[in-house]
Amino acid sequence: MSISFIIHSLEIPLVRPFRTSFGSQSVRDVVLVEAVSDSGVSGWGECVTMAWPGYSAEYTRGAINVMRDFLIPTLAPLLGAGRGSSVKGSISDGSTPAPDSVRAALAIMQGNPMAKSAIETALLDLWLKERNLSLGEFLGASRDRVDCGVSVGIPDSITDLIAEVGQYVEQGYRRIKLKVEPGWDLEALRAVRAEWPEIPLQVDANQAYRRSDADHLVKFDEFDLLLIEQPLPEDDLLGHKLISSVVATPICLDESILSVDSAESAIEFGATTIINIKPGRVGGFLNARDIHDLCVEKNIPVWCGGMLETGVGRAANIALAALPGFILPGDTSASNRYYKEDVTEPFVLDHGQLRVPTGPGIGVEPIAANLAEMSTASELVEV
Ligand code: OSB
Ligand code: MG
Repeated sequence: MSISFIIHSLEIPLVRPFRTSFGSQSVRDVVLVEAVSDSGVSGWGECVTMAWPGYSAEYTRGAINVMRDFLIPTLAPLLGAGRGSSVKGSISDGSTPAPDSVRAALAIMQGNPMAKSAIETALLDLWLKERNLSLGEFLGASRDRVDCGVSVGIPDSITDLIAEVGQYVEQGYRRIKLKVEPGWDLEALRAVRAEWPEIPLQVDANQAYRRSDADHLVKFDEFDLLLIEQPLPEDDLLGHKLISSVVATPICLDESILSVDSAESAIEFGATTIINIKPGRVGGFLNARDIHDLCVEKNIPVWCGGMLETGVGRAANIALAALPGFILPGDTSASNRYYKEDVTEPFVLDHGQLRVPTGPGIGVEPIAANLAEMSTASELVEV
């Protein structure tokens, strides 16, 4: 007997298409990883890949393959039959390996942080449930509610933009983020600022500009933005430093930050003054916590990004966002910003905040009927 995994593929329609500079989607391809223990308890993790490699090199079919063919087999020595209290990293009943040992084992394989994060989180959920400990307590959360912002995709028109932002403002979101790209930026900002002169506002370009756009990006300064997120390609740290030297608005990196070391490099080099932390992008919640700790030490504000997660990923993100260094509102929106029906009980906005789950592990489970209805495939992977 050992821990086995079920890789669930789901399709959930989005309430409206979500368009960014790297593409558009109207259905979320979701992968949920379920780690099932000997005693029949399940731990859950969400793989936040998109269907195509537009945001980063990872994509859903590839993530499923690497989990099945490489990541789960790599964990066999930690999970396999016959292990017991003498096995390093396991606990006295010999069930679920300690989070650090899972991270270390997965680190043998290069890249694939989103796939790694899903597996690590499923095992972490199980490990925490065995200890009756919540993810928030484990990570060091200092709040029981988090401030929520919302990320607004590129719509068809300014009229549609104002209508959509208007709904979010009415619902109480504490910060608005506009997706931008060349041709959809200044006019959109001007329109939103004309309606809401005071609302905390920021933009995300998902790498759509180039170093030569510095003179254009300077024009963003007049809109009193909290930050400009990832204007240039992921690997262009020098470009971000150059942009920072001419644009007054703070530059925030998302795609460029892949680890504690890359975060420290970007900070020390002067390429960023704010960091968006996404557990999927950095290979799990332990790395996400470590980047948070580094940023606190270096006085770099952080906030929690999102990848259109279902309630499974959202629950865990909210626990992370409750750590003390997360001083800006996250892209941790309510379930109904994305889905008519979530796979878990919905997260509901309350005065612009979401409540940090307090139950053991990530604190939520998929609702069986919803999972069944949304499922397109499931694959059992035994170690
Ligand atoms: O760059 O932050 C991003 C969604 C998918 C992929 C990348 C990004 C986003 C978002 C939406 O901005 C965040 C969310 O609401 O989950
Ligand atoms: Mg982003």
